[in-house]
Parts: sequence; structure tokens; C-alpha cells
Amino acid sequence: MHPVDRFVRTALPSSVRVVDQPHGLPLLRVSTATATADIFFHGAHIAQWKPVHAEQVLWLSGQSAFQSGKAIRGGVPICFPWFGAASTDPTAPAHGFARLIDWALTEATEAPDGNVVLTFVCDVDEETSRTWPHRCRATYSLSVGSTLAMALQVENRSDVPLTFEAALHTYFAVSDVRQIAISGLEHTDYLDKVEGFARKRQAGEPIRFNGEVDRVYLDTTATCVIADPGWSRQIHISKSGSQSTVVWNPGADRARAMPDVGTDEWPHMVCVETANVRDAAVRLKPAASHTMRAELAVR
Ligand code: TA6
Repeated sequence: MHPVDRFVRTALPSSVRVVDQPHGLPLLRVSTATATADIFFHGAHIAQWKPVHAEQVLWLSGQSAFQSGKAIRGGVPICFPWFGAASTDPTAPAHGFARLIDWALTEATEAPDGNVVLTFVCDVDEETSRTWPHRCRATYSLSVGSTLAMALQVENRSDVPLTFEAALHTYFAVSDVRQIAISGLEHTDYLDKVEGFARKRQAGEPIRFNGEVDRVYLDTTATCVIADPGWSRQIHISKSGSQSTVVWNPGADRARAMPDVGTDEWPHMVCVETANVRDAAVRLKPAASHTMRAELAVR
């Protein structure tokens, strides 16, 4: 039996295959007429997505750990069921446990439009985490093609309400973060993590980067656009079921303290995260479910 057989619960179409990696974390490689993508079972983590007529859209650190129990640096980590440090338990892993455990593949099909549709499932129970002892099913559906659609559904499978945070912590590849501008969040309040979560307001200007930026934009459903003049491209991030957007680049000083980010790598990434965090945490009654979606397109 191949080690991934326990994660793969469906037949694979010819456009999807399992690729073993020297470091031991296997992934699914998707190859269609319009795009390629790599997705690890570990965290259902999208590591790469490249439309055929574009360069890599996602940034993946050359220094990332690819190791069971560790988060991959880059791509699209799923933060769930909490974001940042767990408020009730300082020893719990940052950004929740979903990015640290293996997800099962339950669907892999080619849609009539040529996109590949993948569904990953993660069943959580009271045993999964002492910090968050709830029963739920997280289902992550992807549609891979010239656009990338991601949908994270959480269904409460217990008989008491539960509350969770979530983020699709997407790392985008950019020519130089100091030259880009992110629009869509003008006139929006945000919490500035760099200044102790002080509440501030974005002026009527796009976001520009000149040092560390780590912000939770509040009560926003807007599409964000990363304008990257260096690579003459725009990345559009549209979403639904999400009330927060997190924007992050560590800047030189903080990046230096991160073992899985190379010293010259930080200018080439920016995170724009479709999220429900802090005041936008989702409360689910028993049997209720919630879906957060993000779609990426390159122009
Ligand atoms: O989303 C921004 C953020 O929460 C930052 O504060 C920064 O620490 C980053 O995520 C990375 O977190 P990680 O746990 O992956 O090192």
C-alpha cells in the first residue's frame, strides 16, 4: 500500500497525480490545458498555482520546512480554527492546527470547463486539540484552471454552538513589495499588529510597503487588486463569506528572525488573506455550516 492511500478516497483523473517528494510530504500535481498546481495533503496546502500564460502566482519560500507537524512557508496555508496565537492557550500552535495535519482527498474530477475540482476533508473531534475541543467537518474545495477558486466550508457536527476563526493565508509572488500597491481597502478600519493592534483607518489610498506591514482590515468584503508594475501584472482577489482581509509583509528586520524565510526573499512576497478573524469570528449553531470563498485571477 502506498503511504498516501490513506489520504486518497477517490479515483484520480489523468490530469491529477500523486508525486512523492524527497522530504517525505507527498503532494497532488494538477496539470490541465490552462494551469498547473501542487497541493500537499499536509494542511491541504496549495504550494503552487501557475496559469499556463502567467508566471507563478504564489510565493513559496526556498527555506520552507516540509515536515510533518510544521507549517509550510508560502502558498496557501489554511489557518483554522483560530488565527494568530490561541487566546486561551499560549502553547497551542499559531494559526490553529489545520495547516499541521493531513487532509483526505474525497473528490478529484475534471469539470466540463476543463478545470480540475478537488475536495479535501478534515474531520475534527474533541480529541484533535485540547485548545479547541469541538466536533466539526472542514471541507476545502478547489477549482484549478486559469483562475483558482478556494472554498472552505465548516459544518458544526456537535450539539452545542461553536466559534471559529479562519484565513486563507495566501502568499503572492511579487517583483518587489516596495513597488507594488494593493487597492480595495481604501477607507477601511484596520487593526495594526505592528503597533499592538491599534485601530486605524486606511486613507483613500492603496496600501504601499515601506517596512513591516501586518494589518487586519475589518468589516470588508471588497475585491483586492495587487498592482505589480515590475512584472506588469495585476492579481485580483475576490471573495465571499469573509468579513476580514489580512495584509502582511514582514519587512527586512522581522524576516531576518524567521528561519524559513531567506534574507533576500521577503521583498518577493506579500500576503493578502481572505479571512474571518477577531470580531468576524464565525459562530455556528449545531448542524449549521459556513462557507468562505476566495478566487484568484491574473490580468
Ligand atoms: O497573517 C499575518 C500573520 O499573522 C503575521 O502576524 C505573521 O506572524 C504571519 O501571519 C506568519 O505567521 P506564522 O505563524 O506562519 O509564522
